[in-house]
Amino acid sequence: MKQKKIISCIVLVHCFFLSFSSNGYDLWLKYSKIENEKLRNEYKAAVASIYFENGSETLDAAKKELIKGLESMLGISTSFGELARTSNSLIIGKQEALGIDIATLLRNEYASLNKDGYIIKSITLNKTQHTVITATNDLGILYGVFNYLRLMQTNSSLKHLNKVDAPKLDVRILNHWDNMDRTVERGFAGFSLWNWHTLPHYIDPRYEDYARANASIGINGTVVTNVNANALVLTPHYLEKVKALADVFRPYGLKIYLTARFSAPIEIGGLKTADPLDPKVMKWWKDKTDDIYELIPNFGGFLVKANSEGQPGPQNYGRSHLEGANMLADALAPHNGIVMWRAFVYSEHNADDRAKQAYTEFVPYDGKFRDNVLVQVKNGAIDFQPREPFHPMFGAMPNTPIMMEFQITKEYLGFATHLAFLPKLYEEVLQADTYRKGKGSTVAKVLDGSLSPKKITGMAGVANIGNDMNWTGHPFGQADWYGFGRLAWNPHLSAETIAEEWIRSTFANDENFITPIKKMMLASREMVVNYMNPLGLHHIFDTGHHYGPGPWVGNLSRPEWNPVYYHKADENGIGFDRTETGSNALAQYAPEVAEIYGNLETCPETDLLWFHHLPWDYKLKNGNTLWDGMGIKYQKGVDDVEGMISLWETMKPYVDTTQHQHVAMLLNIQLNEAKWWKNACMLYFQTFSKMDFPEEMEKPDKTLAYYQSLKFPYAPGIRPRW
Ligand code: BDP
Repeated sequence: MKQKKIISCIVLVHCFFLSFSSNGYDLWLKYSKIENEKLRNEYKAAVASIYFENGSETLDAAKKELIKGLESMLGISTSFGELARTSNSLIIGKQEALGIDIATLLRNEYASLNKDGYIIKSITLNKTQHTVITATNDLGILYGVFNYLRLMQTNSSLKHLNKVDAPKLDVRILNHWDNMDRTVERGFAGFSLWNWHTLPHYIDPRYEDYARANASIGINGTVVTNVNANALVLTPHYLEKVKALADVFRPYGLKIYLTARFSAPIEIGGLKTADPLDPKVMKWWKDKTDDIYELIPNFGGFLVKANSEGQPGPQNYGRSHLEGANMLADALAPHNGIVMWRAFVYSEHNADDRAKQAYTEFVPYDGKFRDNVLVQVKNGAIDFQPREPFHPMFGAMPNTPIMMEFQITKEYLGFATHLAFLPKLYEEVLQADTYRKGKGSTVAKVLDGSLSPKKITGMAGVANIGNDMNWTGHPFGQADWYGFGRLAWNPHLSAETIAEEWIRSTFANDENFITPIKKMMLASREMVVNYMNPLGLHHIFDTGHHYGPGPWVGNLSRPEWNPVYYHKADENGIGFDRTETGSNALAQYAPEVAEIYGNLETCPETDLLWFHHLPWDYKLKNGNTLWDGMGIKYQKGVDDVEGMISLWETMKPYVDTTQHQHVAMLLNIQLNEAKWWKNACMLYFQTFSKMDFPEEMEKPDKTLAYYQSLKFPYAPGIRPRW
């Protein structure tokens, strides 16, 4: 009887751990036990004696993480001792805490170390081997510890370490499009993490785990409110709540930022105007900013969406983006705060190609923004499409700190139900050549200031995080958050390196799993492009919620909100002519880029219909007609999802059952939706091409009218205004 009880206890405990480990909550910080015994022993020896500098909340956070990681991966209990030079040890501390001998030994490394960077190095002192994790500030130590733990998680050797690493961008920040009622605009992973109702008195432990996860990949800022902003967050009642979050984030080097609604002086300040040149308005923002810093001394600054999609802004008063941004910058400057002013602007009163409007408005202000303003530019000139050529502004404002805005949440790449590894998209944009200073002037080099020096640099990612147990809805969505952070740290990293790190830390270190899954992830974004928007098609999503295809939509009040505006299909052909014969958006790029895209011989077929309107029987490079080629691409997208399904089926031995099933079910949704896209788009475009479907394409089993009749009033992520 007793024995039975013990056994059922063991089974229970086992089940508990299994179910706990399978819910995805731990992200890439799972710290699974190191299975390889040789490696485990090597690691144990390396951490047998540890010195850890004390003295700040950030160092405490780093120490806590190290204990958590080591105990979980190695099954040891960690203790810390004095700084010894006679027996092998792990030495962790800032330059000044380690003594003159170590400082001298590492002088070259310290000299090359940028802010918040770290050194991990194997050294010999008094004939004994040591590993040193050091930096010039506390945050560098925290980043160094996370990196050391990552080396273990990815099963790397800890011998002969020689790593000097520092962030290449200053502002590495998440943008949460979270509303104050906890709905999340374009959010597909549940409700907002921030429980404004219970803050500041109830501190959800998840807030700290959120900060840990961000710090582990080098993210150092977060805007907790939606760009479609609510002024209420700037009232004292809410600022107390913001402060409570800021206090939890601070030890992890994560600064808090807010969106500033431009009309706040009227809405919550009782003024009659929000004109940025009105002295009363200037004073209101200055006082408000002072109050915020009084409460939150490490507050980061404001993110602003102004005169964009109905948001208020300086143009309501005949003032410019420049005047609006500089006014807020002046209020923040005494506190070293920054303004991130978004360039996502286009107007229904401007008949010009939407893709050209931001450039036209902003480029004339190059060099005129205050030193603490960053202009935040989306990766492409339209809107986070599955594929967009890089935004021409990246090659056109050498004297302005331009920061990148990527979308991590998959508004246009299948919500949280499709698997599409986004770092591949980010890499494509970052490696695109602007030719600003000749060949090799990549977007990454524009961002990090290596082409022309920048006062501040940065990268923002629209978060895909919600209160779903696994944070991102799709288990593979975690890889997009991870990858964004790694690229914000170093925009020159490859998507492949990132995928491998993530797979090893999240799932398994077994090559039989890593190799095929990495290949699958790297191919997955192209798959989505193929079954949604092949050959340069864009913005043919159903209206408002952007869930599923809607290429036929043409009745919305603003012309550029209609998919028909973007594909321009007619009996003669399809595509948006952005060459000289059309909108000439190409002229906004460097001549070399314009030449490549403008010439049909050299324009990559992946971007064909972005720049050209072509006849249905236009011959593609492989000899197919455009029409057949389109059908074949749609089909390929579908077939490749089937390929992912079969592959995932064979991966059961490496993934715990719950997570395996979760991904398997989502892949089936993805397959159905890929077919839906193919059928709906090809049936619709056939009404213009009047051609038969290519043989290679599986024929639709429903009519166009059926697809057009589908309505989804409760699709997630929608915002009330649409
Ligand atoms: C679009 C989204 C909309 C956002 C807008 C923005 O559909 O919800 O408010 O971008 O970035 O992609 O401001």
